[in-house]
Amino acid sequence: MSVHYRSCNLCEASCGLEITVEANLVIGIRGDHHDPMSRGYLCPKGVAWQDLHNDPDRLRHPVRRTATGWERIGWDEAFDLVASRLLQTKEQHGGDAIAFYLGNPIAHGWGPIILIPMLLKALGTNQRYSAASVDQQPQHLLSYLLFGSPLLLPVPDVDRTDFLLVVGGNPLVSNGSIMTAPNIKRRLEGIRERGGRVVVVDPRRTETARIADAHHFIRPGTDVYLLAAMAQVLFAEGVVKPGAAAAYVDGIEAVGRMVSPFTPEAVAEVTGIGAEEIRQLARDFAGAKRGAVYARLGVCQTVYGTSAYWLVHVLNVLAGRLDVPGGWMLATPAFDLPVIGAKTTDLIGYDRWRSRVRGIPEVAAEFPTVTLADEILTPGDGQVRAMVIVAGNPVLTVPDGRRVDEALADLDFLVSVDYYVNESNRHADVILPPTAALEREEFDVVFPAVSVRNHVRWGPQVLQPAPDTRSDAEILMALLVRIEASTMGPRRAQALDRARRRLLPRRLVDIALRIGPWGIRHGRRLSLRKVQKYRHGLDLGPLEPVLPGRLMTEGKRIRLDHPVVVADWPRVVAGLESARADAAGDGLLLIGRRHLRSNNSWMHNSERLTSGSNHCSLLMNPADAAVRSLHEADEVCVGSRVGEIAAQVAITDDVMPGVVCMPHGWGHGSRDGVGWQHAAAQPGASVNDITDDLRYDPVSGNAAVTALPVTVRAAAS
Ligand SMILES: Nc1nc2c(c(=O)[nH]1)N[C@H]1C(S)=C(S)[C@@H](COP(=O)(O)OP(=O)(O)OC[C@H]3O[C@@H](n4cnc5c(=O)[nH]c(N)nc54)[C@H](O)[C@@H]3O)O[C@H]1N2
Ligand SMILES: Nc1nc2c(c(=O)[nH]1)N[C@H]1C(S)=C(S)[C@@H](COP(=O)(O)OP(=O)(O)OC[C@H]3O[C@@H](n4cnc5c(=O)[nH]c(N)nc54)[C@H](O)[C@@H]3O)O[C@H]1N2
Ligand code: SF4
Ligand SMILES: [Mo]
Repeated sequence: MSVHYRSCNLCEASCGLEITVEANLVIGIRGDHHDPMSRGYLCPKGVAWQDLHNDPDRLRHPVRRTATGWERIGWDEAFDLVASRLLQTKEQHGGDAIAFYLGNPIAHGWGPIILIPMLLKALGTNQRYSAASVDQQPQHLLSYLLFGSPLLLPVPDVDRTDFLLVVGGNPLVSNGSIMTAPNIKRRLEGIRERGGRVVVVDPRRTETARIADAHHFIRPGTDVYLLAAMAQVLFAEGVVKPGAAAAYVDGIEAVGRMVSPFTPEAVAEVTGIGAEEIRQLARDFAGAKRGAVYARLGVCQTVYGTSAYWLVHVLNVLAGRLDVPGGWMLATPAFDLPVIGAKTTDLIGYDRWRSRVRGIPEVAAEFPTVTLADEILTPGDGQVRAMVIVAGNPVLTVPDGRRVDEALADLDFLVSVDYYVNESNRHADVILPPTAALEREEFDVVFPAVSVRNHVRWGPQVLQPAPDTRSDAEILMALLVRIEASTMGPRRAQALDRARRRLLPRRLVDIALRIGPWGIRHGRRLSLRKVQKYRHGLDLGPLEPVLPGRLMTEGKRIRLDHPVVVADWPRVVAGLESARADAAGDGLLLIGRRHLRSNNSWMHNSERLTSGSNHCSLLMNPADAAVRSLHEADEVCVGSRVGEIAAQVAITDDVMPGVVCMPHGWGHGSRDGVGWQHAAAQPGASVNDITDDLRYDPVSGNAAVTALPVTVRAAAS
């Protein structure tokens, strides 16, 4: 029996785990009490992680589609086949006929993050899509516009703040997002123990709202108006005090003019929050000793995602919270991805090119997923004909999933790197299954950059992978060398491949640590060897002020009235009128939710995580149910412009009147040919079968999956 310490990489919290192994089998997983970040905390998914290792439905060898079903093939044969089909597509239709869709789990391992940009370059394609554009693209865009790198993402300094406003996030269930803060419940309780306050703005009384000091219901999709009004109050009451940021932030007066029409009275009806409440919220935030506004999906996944999230930055700047302890701060990661990534790839930029069919600007070298199906299904020069999906399931996670499904089926060639036959790669020609995280060494290059405390850790390999299996990184490197051989010749490509294998990951991590912020400058002299000695992770202390030094903008200045946002503002102003009409109507708006025992569209093959009540029910307010003569557990049809799905009603006043709520990532049973059998036996439909690919934030391209207008009727009628 042996005990290993590793962080869980299922979600951003990255909790430290103590993993007991016997005969190469995980026999127990517990929270690691010595982990400086999580201190013993873990959620049910952390324990269930072991189910992945024993899952009979998991693929362990490459498979190829044949007329009679999946056929096992050897790795070399699979790599040769994939490389030759991709190169053939490039030859016939150009590099841009090959698209990549990168799923959420790619952020949880060093391999795809580092190797995928190389693959895109080698294939000469800019057809890059990811889960980010159904998630946080407004945040990346604003970080680029304001701070100069899409990866310089501020986080609320929750451990030192006295006032935290959470808008459209439910960290008690999501475990914190774009905010690595394991055991967030404890951290929020800490705010209250210090005499501070936590306030939640959400159309649902969420798990987080229940432990907060105050909760305000808000009409979905109207946060832009609430936040603008809060900023208006700060200007009107003369309490704009940016503090030290005044020395490097331009355009504050212009912002004052932009928000001036949005008085609390002007937005009260639209948001559903009273004018005096809004005024008080602004005063409480500005008046607290230390405070921060934090927002996530409920703000990003709206048609005003960029403008609304911009106001999160604006409020933090106006109240003097930017780069101040207890406020809105940037982490200083030991592996400085925001700088290294920005300097070595093409992710710094915006609107350098536009999507072919709808003309939507790229953000950080990505096109939005709302237009992925268009690019595949619309004939013409540059039409996508082949695709690579790495760790993603767009059929269940991208708006109008039925059309995505149809598009994937239409491709000439599809390859997927995934452990399962999911709803998307059931259309694949080849599936390349990687080893699981515990079967490889790990170094997190992403989340320490959005952590509420600076820290670094190395993750040792815990289990021996089965013979003849490959990690994500090995799979991507094997494809890369074959593709590079086509342009540079096999000898040079092989030499480059050997160099890459010598470098990755240990040597690269070591170099990055040595030249990074904690290498020389802080006198810590970090190196890989030093970091490896700290088996529970190395705490590097609370976040430190880093501005304006860390800015990557010209002249190291922040232009708060950025022209990109200013250009969108007339749309926000004009939208207030139609929002008033909507608020006065009796339509229903659909929002999403997450469950602690689920993870987007996967982990549903774990029996221990899926037991219990229907995770996928449609929450509805009693008043809305009464009007429709609906009762608890009634079967209903939920319809939108795009289509209809079935659901079971759960009546609760946790959702405000006019709002219904359903999670995404379910409905495995409604499509044939998926490999996760237990998941397919679970009830529920895929909400993305009715989300609308024409609803998106035109600035960032981010999908507006929340605040979706829907109708609900009894299934029988
Ligand atoms: N309506 C609606 N839609 C949403 C959302 C919402 O709130 N509402 N949320 C959006 C958000 S925030 C996100 S991030 C997306 C997620 O969207 P996706 O990233 O498309 O979906 P996931 O469910 O994360 O897909 C994970 C897949 O990766 C595989 N996988 C897991 N680990 C690994 C690994 O280490 N390597 C490899 N190669 N494969 C792995 C799993 O088997 C699974 O098939 O969904 C988005 N869609
Ligand atoms: N257990 C679990 N944890 C997860 C995931 C998971 O699937 N399961 N997914 C991970 C991923 S990929 C991500 S991106 C994060 C997401 O992290 P969060 O953003 O914290 O997750 P959500 O639970 O989707 O929270 C969004 C909240 O916004 C609210 N909301 C919806 N519409 C609006 C609106 O218009 N205005 C306002 N103010 N609020 C609104 C919803 O009711 C919901 O409570 O979670 C991560 N962690
Ligand atoms: S909160 Fe749960 S899923 Fe997320 S890292 Fe911790 S144990 Fe893993
Ligand atoms: Mo996400």
